[in-house]
Amino acid sequence: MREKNIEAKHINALIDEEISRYWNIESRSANSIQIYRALSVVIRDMLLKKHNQFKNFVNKNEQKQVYYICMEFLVGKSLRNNLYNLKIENETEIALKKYNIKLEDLYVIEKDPGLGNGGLGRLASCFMDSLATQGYPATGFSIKYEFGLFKQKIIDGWQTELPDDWLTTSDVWLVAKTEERVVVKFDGKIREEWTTSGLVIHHDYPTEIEAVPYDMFISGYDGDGVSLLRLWESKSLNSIDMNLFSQGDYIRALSEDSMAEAISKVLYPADNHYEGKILRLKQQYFLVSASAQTIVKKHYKKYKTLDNLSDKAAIHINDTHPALIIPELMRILMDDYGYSWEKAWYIVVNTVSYTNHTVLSEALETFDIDIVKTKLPRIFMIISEINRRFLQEAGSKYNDFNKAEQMSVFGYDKINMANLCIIGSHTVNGVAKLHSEILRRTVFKKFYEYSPYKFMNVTNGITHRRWLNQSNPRLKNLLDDLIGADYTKHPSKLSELKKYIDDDVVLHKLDEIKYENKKLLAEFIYNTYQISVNTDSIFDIQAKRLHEYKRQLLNALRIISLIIDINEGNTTHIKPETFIFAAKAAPGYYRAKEIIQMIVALSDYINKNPNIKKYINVVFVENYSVSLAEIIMPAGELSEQISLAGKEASGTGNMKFMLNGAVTIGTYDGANVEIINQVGEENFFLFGLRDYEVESLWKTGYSSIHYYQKSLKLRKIIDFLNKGIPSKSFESISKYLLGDSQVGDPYMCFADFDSYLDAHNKASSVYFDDKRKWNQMSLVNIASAGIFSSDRTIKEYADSIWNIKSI
Ligand code: GPK
Repeated sequence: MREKNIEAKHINALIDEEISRYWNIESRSANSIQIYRALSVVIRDMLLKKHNQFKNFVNKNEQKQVYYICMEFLVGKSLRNNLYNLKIENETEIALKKYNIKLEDLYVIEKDPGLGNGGLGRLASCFMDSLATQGYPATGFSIKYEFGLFKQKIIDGWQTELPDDWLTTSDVWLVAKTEERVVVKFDGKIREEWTTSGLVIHHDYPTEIEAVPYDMFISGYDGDGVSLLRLWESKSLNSIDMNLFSQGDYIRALSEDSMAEAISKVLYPADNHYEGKILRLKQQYFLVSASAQTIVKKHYKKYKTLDNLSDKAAIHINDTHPALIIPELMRILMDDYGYSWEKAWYIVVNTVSYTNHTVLSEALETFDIDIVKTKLPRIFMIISEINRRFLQEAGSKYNDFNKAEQMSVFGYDKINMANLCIIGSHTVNGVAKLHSEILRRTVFKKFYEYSPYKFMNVTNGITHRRWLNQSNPRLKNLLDDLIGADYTKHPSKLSELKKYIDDDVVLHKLDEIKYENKKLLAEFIYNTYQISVNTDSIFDIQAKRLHEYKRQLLNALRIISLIIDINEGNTTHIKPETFIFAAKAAPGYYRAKEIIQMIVALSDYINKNPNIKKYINVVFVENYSVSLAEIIMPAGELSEQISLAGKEASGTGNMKFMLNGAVTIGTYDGANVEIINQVGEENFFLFGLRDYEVESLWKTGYSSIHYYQKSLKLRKIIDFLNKGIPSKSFESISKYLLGDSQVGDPYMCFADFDSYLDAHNKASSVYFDDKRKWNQMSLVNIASAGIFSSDRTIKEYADSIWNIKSI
């Protein structure tokens, strides 16, 4: 069903009207930016209307809704996605002929809103799509960061960060709902006052900040569903100090404003790493307080009670970042609506659920008790009481208060946010089978023993509508021809492709499509960096955040090993290979930046050495983003998913690559495990230690020197690093690998090195000696990707965690 039979001429009429209304010109004389804005507003308003209808229906039927609270939503561009999901791309293309412009020209005008760092934020956005498509009523809550994730620019080989001013074009997708603003309060003192109703009243809040909502609508595909993403902007409520103002101190009079407005100024650029900073705490509380107030207010208005909140609202906290919604809901229920502790607690726990996304200790959030106490005194008080009651209950149950104490929310002057989340949620889930198992076995062991019924797994997914249908139109067309377009809404139907496993025509077509997509990426690389890459080489891609545990370094060590072989004239085993990297490093993560620097230096070195370039090439693509990923994924042949086993919670890039026909080279980690289950080990290049081997090796004492001494290849690599290349020394990486003051090679690149090379040799012999077999592997990967659609993921959340029904 196309959107209510909209025809090109309707779209023209709407665009013309918008252009005339806004700029007071004839559409003939509008420029492309004006047309982009006019069209976007037209689509936005269509979605606004559609969302209202959807909402009315939900309200009329008193249906339960989900509220997905997340500090990050990596939405990607909106125009194409919405036109695609409304099924009016063709009509719009026809309409645009009138202005002599193509959709493609408009798509490039839009800036990619980088309101997230990586996997976690992108997952939240894929969920919005799948929720809307399957007709689940959903609202996402996040912050309207004025500056999204920084733009990455490599200057003199080093990552530098530039501000991302996404609002200059993407503001058109936002609808300000100023009348629905709320006030968030910070600082102050608590005075406990026992009135007849036993209320604790908080009297003094010196800092009040306004949260102003901006709504973005995300269309579902082919149906009535539209998800709402509400982004909060912080504004100062303390009106300008007129005294200062009249004394002429304009800047100081306004500085109060900027303190408040700093909250929604910029996204913290760290991935898988927490920052115990005050501003970050303020951002988190700002988000949850504004969202919780809104949810409760709306519910109360409709039902005149909050007793049934958990029947009508599922509040999901995506990682611990929104953990404070637990005490905040308690505060609202008790202080604003007069609930008793027991009743409030029952409602809160039955409403809230929590997903963990990492086991890395440096990513498990803690905040200084003192900071929380001063900034959020009432919230701190509630957290303390939650903890006191929980330890009391657990201590009695165990008849051992010391044992219970191991689950305390407090420790070493810190608040452990994950513990708060587990205690305050009805369900806790990990994001892939192995990850959920590790949570139960290690990180959350004590809690699992205490309340095993709370723990479950929901394996991540991606929306195949963006990551295949829109970004890989050639493959989509082939699939439509072969198996029909049903997979667009029923991704498990992708498996029907399997029947073509021995069809040479189909295998050949897959090969051609991959080649075309490689050419597009090669063109992009040439136009951007003037680096020419060999499109007959295998495209070996690692695209993800730069992190030690993800081991871009392992990949780079193999490149160095190949360079050494080529320089020594030992080339019989070397096949043409193009290594493509795309990765942002957190600005303060020195080691990660150093690894980028090395990859960039290797790329320069190779491009200056024709004898090496004959065989291999390396490209570092700057500024990895959703839009870039949409160009990279379709061109991937070998997908590098090589994290140290046990460290990658799930990974979702692995799913995007396989869906586009890449074969994975990877460790037994995260969702790789489930990919292997789907495709079979024969269609995956598996290598490396298992998670339990990593654990026991770490316990017995990992020594990279041991591997170094045994391996000539590793010794040569270390020599290479020590000598460096003409422009650059890599001594510090060599030290890092061998260890000086710290354990060398903490992510065990050396331990997995040989097995990694073997896996690569296998991959390259299939690719270069038996292309038919390679194409079959590629086909199996595409055909097995259906289960990794976020449609499946969302259905699992809806059925087993949120208990919501689709419309
Ligand atoms: C996990 F803890 C975090 C984080 O801060 N940011 C982030 O993107 C990722 N993640 C995991 O690293 C991935 O394995 C996972 O697929 C993704 O979250 C979504 O669950």
